[in-house]
Amino acid sequence: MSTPFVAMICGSRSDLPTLEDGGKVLDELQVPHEIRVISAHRAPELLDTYLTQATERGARVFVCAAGLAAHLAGAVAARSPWPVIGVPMPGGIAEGLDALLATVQMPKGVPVATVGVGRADNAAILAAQILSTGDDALAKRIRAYRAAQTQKILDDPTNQATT
Ligand code: RP5
Repeated sequence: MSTPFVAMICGSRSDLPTLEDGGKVLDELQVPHEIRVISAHRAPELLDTYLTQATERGARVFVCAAGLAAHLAGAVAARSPWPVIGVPMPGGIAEGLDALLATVQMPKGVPVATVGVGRADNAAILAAQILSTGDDALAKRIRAYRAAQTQKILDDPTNQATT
């Protein structure tokens, strides 16, 4: 049986640094993943081929980052039974609000779980959480990740001050 992994796709090379931030979170959580740059509009056939092949290889959650018309996540959700997380990218005439609305407003029956504008890091955590429903070791790593971020706040010097 193939190892489940997160397939991360962005619509343009200009989206890549943001998506790579999500990849770093998945590295930290030791979640297998890969990144592709495939525009739903400029290379629809490549997107079809990739989705088929990635699913055969074990892709079980898709993270899709796109800006402007931002149809990538919806195009993937239309073709895949596996969960799709959309990352609206900043920019455009409404500074990312346009991409947010394009990503989140899916028709009934074809959901895309949408995170905040540019929040590929949160998309990565959510993807890991989805995979962790069938992976106790991963669930433990996510709990540790969350505990570490809480500890960082507790350790912040501003919270150590006494009056
Ligand atoms: C979208 O348009 C991409 O996802 C990107 O966020 C935006 C700009 O793309 P480029 O014109 O820089 O390739 O399709």
